[in-house]
Amino acid sequence: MVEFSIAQERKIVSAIPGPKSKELQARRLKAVSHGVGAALPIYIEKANGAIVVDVDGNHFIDLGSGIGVVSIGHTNQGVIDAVSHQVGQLTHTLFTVTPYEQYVEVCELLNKHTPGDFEKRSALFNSGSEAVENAVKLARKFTKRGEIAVFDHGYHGRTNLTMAMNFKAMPYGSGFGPFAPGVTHVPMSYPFRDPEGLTGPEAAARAINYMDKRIGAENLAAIVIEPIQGEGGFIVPAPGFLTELANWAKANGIVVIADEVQAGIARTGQWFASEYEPTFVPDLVTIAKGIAGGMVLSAVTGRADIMDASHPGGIGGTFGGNPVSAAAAVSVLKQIEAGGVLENAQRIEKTLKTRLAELATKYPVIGEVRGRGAMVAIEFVEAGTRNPNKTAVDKLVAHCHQNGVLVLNAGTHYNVIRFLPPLVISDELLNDALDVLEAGLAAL
Ligand code: PLZ
Repeated sequence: MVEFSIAQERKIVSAIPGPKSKELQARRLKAVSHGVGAALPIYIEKANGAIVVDVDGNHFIDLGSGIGVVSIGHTNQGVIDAVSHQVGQLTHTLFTVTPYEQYVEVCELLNKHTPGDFEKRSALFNSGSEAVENAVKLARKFTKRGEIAVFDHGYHGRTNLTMAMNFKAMPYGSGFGPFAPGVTHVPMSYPFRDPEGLTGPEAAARAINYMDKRIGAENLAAIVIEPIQGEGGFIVPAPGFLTELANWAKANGIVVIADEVQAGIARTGQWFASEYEPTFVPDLVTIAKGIAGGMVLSAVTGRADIMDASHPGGIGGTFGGNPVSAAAAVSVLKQIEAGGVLENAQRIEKTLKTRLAELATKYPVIGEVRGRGAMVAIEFVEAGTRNPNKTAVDKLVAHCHQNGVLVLNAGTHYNVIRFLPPLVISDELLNDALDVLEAGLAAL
């Protein structure tokens, strides 16, 4: 049983945002670049488990986990202990100058728990974007090819290469180009919007045909795919799609990179979302977000021959895998190993899907409920059609925020609400949050 230092209850005691948040927001507008967004300008003072507390004393149920980062729960005791100890021992050397054990231990744990029973290596970085950049770097070095294929509705980051890999121009890329060359978008398997009955292998054939004709298999270094698309709205490809892509890639010497930045590290009820299709084994996996309980860390893990393709010194960075973040990650990974975390994600899936399926029968604006584990979303449509309904999402998100529930939107058309709760959330708290959502639906 987890002991919580903050009562796991929703409590609203001021207007949202409250007076102290408003004051901070005024300071922010003068001090912080306006290019940095804010979904809800409440300023958070502390958090524990699945509850965040703002500067006005409001307690919110967190259904976002900072976009899937504090999966282990806010201020997890194991992470606090590991970080507190490490910060007094050693905070930095730069691993490529003088190494330390924690970095090695994270790599060992990732090599053990990522899909594939081949020999593996890992390298650590700071952000998801940086992990994706490095996975692509290594795939190019290994294959001696330049082209990369990515998927419609995908998201991979905010650096120049990863902006080129994102599907949406707004808000990620618009005006920030030109972007890195050598990136081609191909059709994703999107069961809710594909022609009725299109199977996974058929959707894969469509994508493969596109890559073959547009890029040429012999020019392709890597296919980069999120096994469940995150920002795209938790799109789960039809069964067989990932396997058929990977089989084609293998036959043509193309590296398969699973971007598990959002879906990985226990979020979906498996260590990695790729495992839901056991015949799909990516060559490389990119990892970030949930790996270190809120500390800054990312990784690339995969086939030793690809990971070792770089000359020594070709991969690195000043802060990547710093001792404090690495110590936090060791704690998170060992807690998952110890059991209970994956089961929690599976429990949350049941609770969410049962309740949301009920709502879907009552409210025709719910087009689809989908996802895996504690990564579940609702796609909203105009009733009786498949037209995206962003208005409903905007209203519902605002309603939830006003009533003490933090939810995030997603989707190419912003017509998706996604749930990424900390995995320690109780069914009781989750149901309380869903009551708020339901009241919002009734009021639409
Ligand atoms: N790959 C699959 O989901 C980050 C973006 C938040 P970084 N998604 C959240 C925002 O608006 O900036 C993400 C992802 C997938 C890569 C990334 C990038 O990870 O750590 O944000 O660089």
